[in-house]
Amino acid sequence: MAYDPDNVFAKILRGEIPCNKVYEDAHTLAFHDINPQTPTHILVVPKGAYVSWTDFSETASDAEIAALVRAVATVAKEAGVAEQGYRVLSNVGVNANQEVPHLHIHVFAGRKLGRMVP
Ligand code: IU
Repeated sequence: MAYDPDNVFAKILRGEIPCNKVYEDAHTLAFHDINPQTPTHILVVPKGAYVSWTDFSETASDAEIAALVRAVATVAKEAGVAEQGYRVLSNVGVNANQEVPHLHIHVFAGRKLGRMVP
């Protein structure tokens, strides 16, 4: 799928739309989801123009990939949920109901989560 530079996360990354930022480094931005599903619901987003894990794994640098993984752990720790536990989820494509066509990882935490059922 071609990257749409007008998707909402692209606008957030360009600073055209505000976000409630929790973490940023050279390759990654993390912010609170606008419609939280759990008491802590953070989105971790690579800054590059990637729609899917296929795009990301095929074209991102090792530094970008490492930064995304480390950002998830950092966000969980800084949000104070690393010990109690959290869930990491990423929707890709139509069958997963990906709403925003810019790769992102959800971090859900802050309460006991239900068993994950597809
Ligand atoms: P999804 O995995 O693409 O379905 O998730 C998109 C998420 O982006 C969803 O949880 C929305 O609440 C969230 N979101 C947001 O945080 N800010 C926005 O402006 C928009 C969506 I549009």
